[in-house]
Amino acid sequence: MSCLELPKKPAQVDAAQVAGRLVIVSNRVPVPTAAGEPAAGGLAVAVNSVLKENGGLWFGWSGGVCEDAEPMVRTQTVGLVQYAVSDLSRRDLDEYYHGFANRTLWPICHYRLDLAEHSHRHEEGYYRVNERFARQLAEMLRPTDIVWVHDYHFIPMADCLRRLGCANRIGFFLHIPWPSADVATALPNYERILKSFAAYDVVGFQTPVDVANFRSCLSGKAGRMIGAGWCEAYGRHFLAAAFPIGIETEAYQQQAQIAETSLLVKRTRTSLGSGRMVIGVDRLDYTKGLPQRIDAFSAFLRETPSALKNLTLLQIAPKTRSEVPEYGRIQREVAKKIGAVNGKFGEIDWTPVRYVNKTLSRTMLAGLYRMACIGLVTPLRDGMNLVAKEYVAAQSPQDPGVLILSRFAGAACELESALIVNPYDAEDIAGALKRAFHMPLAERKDRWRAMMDVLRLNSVEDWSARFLAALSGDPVPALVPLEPEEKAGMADPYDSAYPWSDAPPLWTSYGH
Ligand code: ADQ
Repeated sequence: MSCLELPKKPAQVDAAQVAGRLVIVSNRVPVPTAAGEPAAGGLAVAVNSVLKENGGLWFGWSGGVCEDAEPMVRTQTVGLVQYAVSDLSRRDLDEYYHGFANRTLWPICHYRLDLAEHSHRHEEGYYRVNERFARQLAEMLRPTDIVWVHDYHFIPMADCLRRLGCANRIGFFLHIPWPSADVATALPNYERILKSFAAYDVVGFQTPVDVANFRSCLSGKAGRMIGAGWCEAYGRHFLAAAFPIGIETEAYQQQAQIAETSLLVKRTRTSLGSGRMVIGVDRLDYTKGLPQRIDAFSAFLRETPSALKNLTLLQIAPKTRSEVPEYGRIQREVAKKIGAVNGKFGEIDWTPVRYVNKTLSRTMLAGLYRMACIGLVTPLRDGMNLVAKEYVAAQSPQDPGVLILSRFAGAACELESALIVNPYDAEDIAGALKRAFHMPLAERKDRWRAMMDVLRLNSVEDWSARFLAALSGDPVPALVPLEPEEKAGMADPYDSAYPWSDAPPLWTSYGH
């Protein structure tokens, strides 16, 4: 899959620096505990890295549930960061979080219309919770604050804030895919959601594919593209562009090197004897392609006798959203398939698939990635997939492993030197496993170096710096109507999907 050229890092973007106070809004806010263990998830790590630079306010759900219909905001300051969180009532949890966010938006954005639920009660709950959070946030906002809202839980947040009179710069980043227009229209009250995006100043997506999908949604409705990433819709102008999220590349590499000598990693290596290991790390979610992956490993073992007793799959898959019935089903299906493979190919002294539902520390995970000769990342659909990037960063430069990556992970747009596979096709994945199992060192090194170059150019610090540079930019320019031939020139969906790859900032070309 070749989606784009490697974007250049603009010279003027060195660190995420913003003029006003930075206010982050996300569904879960991991307030530091007394133990001080940092949050593990991709979004949390990324936001922490932004706030480390700037300080600021982080606002959202505490993760707790209470009986109150209007839970109070609690604040706590740690270092430069003020955390402001409130609980959800049981009704909010049911309608907003387990309901509309995770049973409607999540499946539809991941192209699983078969699993999507359409409940008007859940939809109303979603907008009600957004309005309540917006009221609470509006009371804390200062006029010069820059607000950065994250992910699908809070798409209507800017619209709610605007109706409360907030004129701040507000940006939004979607961590999950945005689907093609025909799939997106399956969203209940689709246009209400689409319209919510127009209240932002900058709308960021993971890949140019998501941007193209979003733009085609707008073009078919109340909007048009005015070039250089700018959209005009529902009476507002805003920037819609791709800002692929990264990881803390250098720090992760060092962490993996240190973890190599940890007790758990050493014990795992000893337990494999002379054998090698493939690793898969995913939340246990139906989007991650786990049943297909187990089928593929089974097909690979069937066709590669030399791998028997020599290659073990370690699948780490912490359970998630267990309250949603579809997650219970996928958990049972994966366990059953792994049992079948182990029964079929296992020996008294060898278990083909080791299966762990635990959450590990980031350091342990980095050490396990490093000792695995293959990273197997085969989601059916994924906004980015940070595991793919972490696996690459964790490798030893002298003896790097091979990344097998789904063409439907956002990361495939950047990590073109991985072995790219169709995650629905077990034979295709099995073929890639065979190729990776036998791949010579020189080819492994070449592929790894190419991927590391990408990760170094687009770390999580670069990601946030680029987004905040766009968000802190000049106010929205006056509308300059385009001539018909200019409009025709915008048919290419990837046109300016990365506006930050050009310098100077694109909006200066519009004159205002
Ligand atoms: P996720 O769907 O959670 O993220 P991913 O991008 O792979 O998927 O991030 C998972 C993170 O959790 C990684 O940093 C990984 O190391 C960590 N993790 C997973 N299993 C773990 C375990 N057992 N123990 C400890 N840590 C574990 C959403 C979107 C993605 C997008 C990210 C960031 O669905 O597409 O890449 O947000 O934008």
